Amino acid sequence: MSDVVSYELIGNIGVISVNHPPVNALAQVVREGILNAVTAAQGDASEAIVLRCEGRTFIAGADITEFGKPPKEPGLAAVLAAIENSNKLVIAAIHGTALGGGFEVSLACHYRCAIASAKVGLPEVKLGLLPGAGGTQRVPRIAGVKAALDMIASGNPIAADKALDMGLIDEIVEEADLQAGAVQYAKDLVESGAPLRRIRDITIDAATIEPGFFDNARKQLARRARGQIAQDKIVSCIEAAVELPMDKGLQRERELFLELVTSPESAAMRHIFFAERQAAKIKGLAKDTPVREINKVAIIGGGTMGGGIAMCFANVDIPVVMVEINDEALQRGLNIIRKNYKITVQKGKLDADKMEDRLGLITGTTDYADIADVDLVIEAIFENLELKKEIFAKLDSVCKPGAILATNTSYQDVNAIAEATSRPQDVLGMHFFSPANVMKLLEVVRGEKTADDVLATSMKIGKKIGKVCALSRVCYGFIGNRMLGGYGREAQLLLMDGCTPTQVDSALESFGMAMGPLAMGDLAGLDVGYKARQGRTDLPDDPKLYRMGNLLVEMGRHGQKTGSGFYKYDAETRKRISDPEVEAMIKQEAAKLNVEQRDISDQEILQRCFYPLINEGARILEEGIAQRPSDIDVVYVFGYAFPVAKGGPMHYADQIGLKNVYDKICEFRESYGEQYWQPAPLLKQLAEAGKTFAEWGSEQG
Ligand code: T1G
Repeated sequence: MSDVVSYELIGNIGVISVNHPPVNALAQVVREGILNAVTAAQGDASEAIVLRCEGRTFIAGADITEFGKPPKEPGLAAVLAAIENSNKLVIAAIHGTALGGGFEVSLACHYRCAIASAKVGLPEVKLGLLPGAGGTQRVPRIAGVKAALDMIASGNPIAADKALDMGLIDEIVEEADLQAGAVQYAKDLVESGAPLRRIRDITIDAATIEPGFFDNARKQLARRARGQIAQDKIVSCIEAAVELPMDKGLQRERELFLELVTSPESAAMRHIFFAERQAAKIKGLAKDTPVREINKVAIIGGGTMGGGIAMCFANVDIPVVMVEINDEALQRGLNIIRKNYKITVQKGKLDADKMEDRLGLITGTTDYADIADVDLVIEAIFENLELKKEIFAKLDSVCKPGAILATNTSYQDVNAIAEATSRPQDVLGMHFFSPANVMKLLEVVRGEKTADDVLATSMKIGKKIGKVCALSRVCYGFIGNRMLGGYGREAQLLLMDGCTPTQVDSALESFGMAMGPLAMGDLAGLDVGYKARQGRTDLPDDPKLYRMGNLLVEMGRHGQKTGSGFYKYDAETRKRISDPEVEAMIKQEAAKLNVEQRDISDQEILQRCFYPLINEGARILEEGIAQRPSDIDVVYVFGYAFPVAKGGPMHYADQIGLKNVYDKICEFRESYGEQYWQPAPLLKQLAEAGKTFAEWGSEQG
């Protein structure tokens, strides 16, 4: 055996142990080791075999880093066949998360046991794939077609107790020592004469499938995962499990898996998988940088953001003190939180008693002295720099030494805020996205003087509260909002050139954006952008610029909150409705400015909205605001609902080809002026060198 896969006899039970940190992924050495061990066990004195893993988890899947490379023998199918055709029982002993190919290995075993805290799952769909090692054929046979479809199409893990109920596992091992429990379970199976039970021998009675089940499933899944292609193929695989014998079904599954693994959608989703984990790593920071204990948190400001942030910490059992200026504001803030939790309970996503537990962790005060002992403060008041500086000066005088002082500002100067304290090394930005208790992205904003351990602590606590963290240096709008400027600008300029709001938004939603920019403006409130523009002196003097947005606000049409903006909104359903009055206004305004309106293709809409995003992203990279191009992709996928199947704006640009992006921007510069279209030097450099952002990122180390 190897040091990755070992085999030993414990009494009459052979034990195969996999030890391939960090998650025992099914790399070639693991596949080979398991195959050799199972083969060796066929002829020895063992009466049954236990397959277990060292470390934090049972096998967590195929080795995703191997995808896209030439396959190496033995393939996973050969390993599963050896297990399934073993002349003696093979029992999987599961802890941690048996996912993807790992769970599929356990399904090829004759029996499965697990500790109570274990989970099983088939998350391949989150990588744009489907289970490619029999999961789509075995799960329907033991758990039924509907449960299998729910499990595989969602990709969500299933806890051991539920997996037991579903028949996905056979035994929950009580012993703290899983190996001992699994060995005992194996002995019990041998003594009881348990058969070599193979899931492939189960057939599904097609008569039990309700008519139209698969077609309905396809329709529902198509609506849910815009731009993704795996879901439809998953349905086809499960259909095959009903209609075809096992080996034909496996063949069908393999065909469809290969179509997916070579698709740009899966490449994009695998890119985001690794980008998300890479973004949490800070270049130049030692892996063992100490972190500060965060056992109690204070939130300054009980508005929508403050309430959502407070919930993030209460949700992971960290006590929170909310600070407001008076009791009325404080009660309002605490009520926002209670209301939000109640909605979650009503949706069935939280038990009522768990809600009370979490609410019990959130207290309020109007006295700063009450937060002297907290380990982290997050200021979440409205965007007024002077007021923020006053608050940080007060925090500096009240909070204990070593407390981290963070601001949730979405664009203010974090360095200026830090300078309002005597401890700039403890100050940084933690920019949450609304609603803070839902949106995954957390921009960690590094001030010039922010200490390394403060950064490391913020990344760690960000992951603990379930956020995907990306590091930004200080600039106006950090990464996400800074890039958004050109996107929103062009969406409105396209109206003056001949588009309707519906055409702009539909083009972007067909691409995969959750909501088009104009509908998003209506949702956020057109007055927000309007107010932010009033103070700016850097905007080009162009009467077309934000003309419709300004006009609508001045008419009192602020968006959904006033019942109309670019669209009208159904008072009951809040469904958006194209508004002929707005469309007529657009034409009138264009005529006033002698702008000749024309038919504009969806492709031009996508280019004019996304290329400024990409171009600004290139500037952000060359200025060192973002660490990597993939960090920018993480920001847009997790903070702005950029479709994960496109991999984020920088990955998407690489797929288009940077020369094509650069040439189009130069064309737009000729057509629409260089005040809007000035190619970033890095984009020009890479386009001329025939390079991608990804290659540039790798060269940066
Ligand atoms: N392959 C390669 N590396 C992996 C990996 C995998 N499957 N899973 C994790 N890693 C790396 C990860 O990049 C990180 O590396 C480190 O492990 C810790 O991960 C045939 C085709 C298991 C729940 O989709 O969900 O099987 O940054 O930070 O938060 O049908 O990792 O340290 O260098 O996420 O404790 C299906 C993916 C694959 C599971 C642990 N399996 N992994 O979470 O740690 S496709 C998955 C996870 C497949 C079959 C198909 C999580 C985790 P680094 P981490 P964590």
